[in-house]
Amino acid sequence: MEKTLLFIKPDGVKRKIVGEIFSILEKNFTIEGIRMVRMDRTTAEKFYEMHTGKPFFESLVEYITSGTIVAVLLSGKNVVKRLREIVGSTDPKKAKQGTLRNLYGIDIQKNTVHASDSIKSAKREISFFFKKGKNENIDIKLR
Ligand code: 3AN
Repeated sequence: MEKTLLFIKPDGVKRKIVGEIFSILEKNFTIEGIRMVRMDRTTAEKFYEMHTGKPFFESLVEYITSGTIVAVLLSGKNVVKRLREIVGSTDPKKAKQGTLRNLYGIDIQKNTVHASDSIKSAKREISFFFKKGKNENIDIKLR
């Protein structure tokens, strides 16, 4: 079954809309894995390396490392394409009504969710968060 990666960005976690987003995801796809992590700068720069040098690159890295994110491994038929449709355009102002970015996005940077844009990038991006055979029980330290 096709797989893809979504993550809820720091603005979504801070505003406590993880549950609302999960409920929409579960209506459409199968959740195969969930991880709550904070990306460090090196990982963020690597993850977004295709945007290196663009005017928004530095603030994107700052923003994505500013808080915890919730990474979700999803599966389903045509999940890559269907998820991108449910997520909507990069700019929430241009996103179709009812899409996640239309419903929850704040602006073109704080657009609440990331979703892989192709099968190839899904494979690459999944590997940042979910590794086959690696079973980490503790992702964040409890105090
Ligand atoms: P998408 O996430 O819709 O595939 P990309 O890959 O072009 O969009 O951009 C990656 C991320 O970079 C976006 N989700 C958004 O947070 C940020 N971004 C993209 N374009 C801009 C922009 N013009 N100004 C500020 N941030 C941007």
